[in-house]
Amino acid sequence: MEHTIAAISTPMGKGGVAMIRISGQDAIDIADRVYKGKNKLSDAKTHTVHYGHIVYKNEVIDEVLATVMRAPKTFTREDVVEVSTHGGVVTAKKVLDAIILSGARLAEPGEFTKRAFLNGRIDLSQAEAVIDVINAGNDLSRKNAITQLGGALSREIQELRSTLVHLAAQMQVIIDYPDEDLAEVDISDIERVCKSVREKTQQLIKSADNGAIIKDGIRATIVGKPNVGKSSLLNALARYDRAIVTDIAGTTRDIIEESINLNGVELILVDTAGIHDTDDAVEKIGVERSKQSLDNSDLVIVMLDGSYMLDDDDISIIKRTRDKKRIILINKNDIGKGKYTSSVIAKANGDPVIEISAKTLDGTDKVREEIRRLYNLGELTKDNSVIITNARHKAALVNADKALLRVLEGIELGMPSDIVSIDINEAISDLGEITGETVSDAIVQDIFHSFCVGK
Ligand SMILES: Nc1nc2c(ncn2[C@@H]2O[C@H](COP(=O)(O)OP(=O)(O)OP(=O)(O)O)[C@@H](O)[C@H]2O)c(=O)[nH]1
Ligand SMILES: [Mg+2]
Repeated sequence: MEHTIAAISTPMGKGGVAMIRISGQDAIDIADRVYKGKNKLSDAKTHTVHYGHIVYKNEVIDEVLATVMRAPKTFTREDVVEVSTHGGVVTAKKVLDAIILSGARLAEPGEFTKRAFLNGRIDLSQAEAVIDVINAGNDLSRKNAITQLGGALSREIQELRSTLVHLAAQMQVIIDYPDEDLAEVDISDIERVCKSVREKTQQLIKSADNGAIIKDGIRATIVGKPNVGKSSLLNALARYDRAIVTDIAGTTRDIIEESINLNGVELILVDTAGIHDTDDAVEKIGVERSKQSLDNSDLVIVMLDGSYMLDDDDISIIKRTRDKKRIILINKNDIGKGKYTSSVIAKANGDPVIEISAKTLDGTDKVREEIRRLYNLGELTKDNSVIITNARHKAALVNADKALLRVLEGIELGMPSDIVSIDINEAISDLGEITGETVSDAIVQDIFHSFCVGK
């Protein structure tokens, strides 16, 4: 028998209310040991709310509302009582202590959700979506997480999986009755089905690029030599004076980050120290950090000062960023319009070159527009298809796809059916990892341990 567990499910801090959740076979009895109200909670109907007090050893701890929910229509599919107390660390902890001393065990991180999974209310990808909903940093990731929680990904994976299970059954017939003439026909059928499943797995794998953007945002580092206007651009895009701007070269020495919202996606702008050769010890560290940030970013915004001629520092930055996704900006077009735009375009390797003024804000809209275009952000918000945002899911899909490729290669090479069917079963098992049907206990353990206590 599973132990009854309890934890504070609201964040630790001051607030209007705090909520202590109890789940398990004895949840209602344990709650009754500390709850004093008009009636006992064990006499209450399911899904009802009751006013009363939490009293422990004759001391009134708080005035509360207790919600009684009986199995199986609960989050964990067990009996659940949720006690809402006044917000505040001391009160919530004291109520929890009373509940623990009355027979419940303190829940481990994610244990409520883990029980929901183990009791079959949600599958593993839905359980993972719970944490994504909690952690959603923007509206798009919230939307994606709630869709996944609703089972959209589960349904797609189940569909692919049952197609393959059906196929494996057909293979078994070929293996068991090798002399039947039907075998020939069935092989081409198998090829066709594998190809169509691969189309879907590849589409899902590809969606993970967008998934990463939705979940983690786009990290864009602004680089350039000193004084070209990097901090001015940060301020222009952030729409307030985030970074110090002066006409002294070497103003910015550390990394400055500021997030803005582009079509519901988080754009993390990183302003850096100007990259150039310097003997100044502090600046040197700054330059090193700029280079690191450049390497770790999804997008590089290279800044040049259009009011001067290009020099070796500019050219080496253009070269250094050649392999990154980038936008090249020629700044200060209010004082030095278009002097060397054509020579920059020639060096840009086909990457977009935009003339702007971080001072008058001319062209800054074009910068936003270009980022939207580069990442297809307009489409991303419209798209309602399932998007993979979880690295574990992506890895499982990649493995399934590889297994199906081996199936097709095996058929091509005329391998015996029993060998080919090994890879079909492999793909079935890979897909099952996403929904949790074929996943190891260690992985399940790992996933739920990343949850917070009380969820
Ligand atoms: N005329 C004009 N001046 C600008 C423009 N953008 C920036 N400046 C000026 O250029 C100088 C340097 O700007 P910053 O934004 O501090 O440049 P930075 O690249 O961050 O410089 P460091 O932090 O030293 O590397 C300041 O005096 C700005 O006012 C622009 O578009 N036009
Ligand atoms: Mg600066």
